[in-house]
Amino acid sequence: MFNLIFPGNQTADESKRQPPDTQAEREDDGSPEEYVARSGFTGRGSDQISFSSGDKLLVHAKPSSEWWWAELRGVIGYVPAGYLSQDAAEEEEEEEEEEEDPWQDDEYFGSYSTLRLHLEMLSDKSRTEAYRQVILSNCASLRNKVVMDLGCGTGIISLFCAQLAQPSVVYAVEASSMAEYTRQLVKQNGCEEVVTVLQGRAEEIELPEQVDVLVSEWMGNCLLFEFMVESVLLARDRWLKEGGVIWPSSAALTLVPCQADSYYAEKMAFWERPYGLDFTPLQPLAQQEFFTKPKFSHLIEPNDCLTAPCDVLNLDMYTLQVQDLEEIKGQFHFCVDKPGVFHGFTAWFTVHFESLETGGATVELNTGPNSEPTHWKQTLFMLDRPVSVYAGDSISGTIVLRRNPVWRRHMTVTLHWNINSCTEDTDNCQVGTKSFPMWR
Ligand code: 6LC
Repeated sequence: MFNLIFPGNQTADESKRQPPDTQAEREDDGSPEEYVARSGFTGRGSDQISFSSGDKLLVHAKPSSEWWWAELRGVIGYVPAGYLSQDAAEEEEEEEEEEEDPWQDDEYFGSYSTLRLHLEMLSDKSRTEAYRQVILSNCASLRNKVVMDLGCGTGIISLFCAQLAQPSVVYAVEASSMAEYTRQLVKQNGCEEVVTVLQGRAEEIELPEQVDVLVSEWMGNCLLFEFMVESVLLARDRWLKEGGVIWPSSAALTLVPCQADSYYAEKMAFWERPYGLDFTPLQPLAQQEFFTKPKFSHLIEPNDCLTAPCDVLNLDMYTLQVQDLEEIKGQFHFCVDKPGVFHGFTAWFTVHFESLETGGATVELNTGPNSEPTHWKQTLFMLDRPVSVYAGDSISGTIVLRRNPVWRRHMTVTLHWNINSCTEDTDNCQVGTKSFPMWR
């Protein structure tokens, strides 16, 4: 979902722009201001001008926040405001500061202050219904309880609590500026007596009391990416009452060796003979470009699983410690049950919500190929070279999730595997290892 490496595309809106013609749109005192280009830009059409990094431009008017009317060496036209800065030194300093935040919070919470990701999460029925089901099936036990909803976003879980159960209070904590809207949504739905929205990082906010229930939807790609789980653990240690409940209560990461024929064909086999030509010298480049990082929006067909899946990690949300997140190791042993091409491993997660009622059923949110697809989809880790495998072969090995020591929301997944094939006349063993940065 949230993507901390790919910056938003700075594409210029290609619609025809007219120069500003009203005095009101011009700078107040009419005198142009000098700006420096932070990077080069190639103007399109007749009304945009091109410039190089470091060029000094005179800005005559700012008709919109995105496009300014500027002059360079006597040529006048539109320029994208985002490429200019008034004080190069100041700008550099700011950039350095931003880059130094190992949590990239401006970017992270910035992305949650617009609707795109909230729409994606709320449209995910399996996810949202799972939380609704948890509240519904525990409504009796939630009566008069104090609840904290960590990273409430638009407040959906808090609103479910207020609507379906009778907690005494729900503290809905949200760091992004979406919190301002969440407050309105709480009011609009008549829940302001129960739900209190607190804007701030869960690590920094103060609550008037400890809580009975800590609920959060913190799971990222491959379960841990984003490391929002750290915020949950810190809140647990600070705000959860002795004997209180955490939802989800446990989380598991599951792995399966798989075929990925069409992805392999699209990105790698393609170069074998496009238009009757041999483009194979590009294959090492293709491997580097497409298979170095995991493909995080993969939807694996159950048929592409070469073996039964296996849980490689199990996290207990009551005992897990922040320092445990630095390096998490798991093991796997798979038995190939049909012949096929082993292209890589696919991973997904499942979380469990324990019941507050004695003998009550556990609710599960499973993001695997045998459940309804979720917005997380699955994560595909491609091997550098496909390997043919046969029924009876075994694939065993280890997985290590190593948190980036600098960029705290990122991690590297290292897979190490042995393929033992027991064909009629040979006992053959192949070994492989590969590390996948997600994303730094
Ligand atoms: C959930 C992310 C939401 O939780 C999103 O609205 C974000 O702004 C908020 N959030 C994340 N960390 C914190 C924190 N430490 N304190 C307060 N709010 C937080 C969906 N993301 C995933 N499930 N991956």
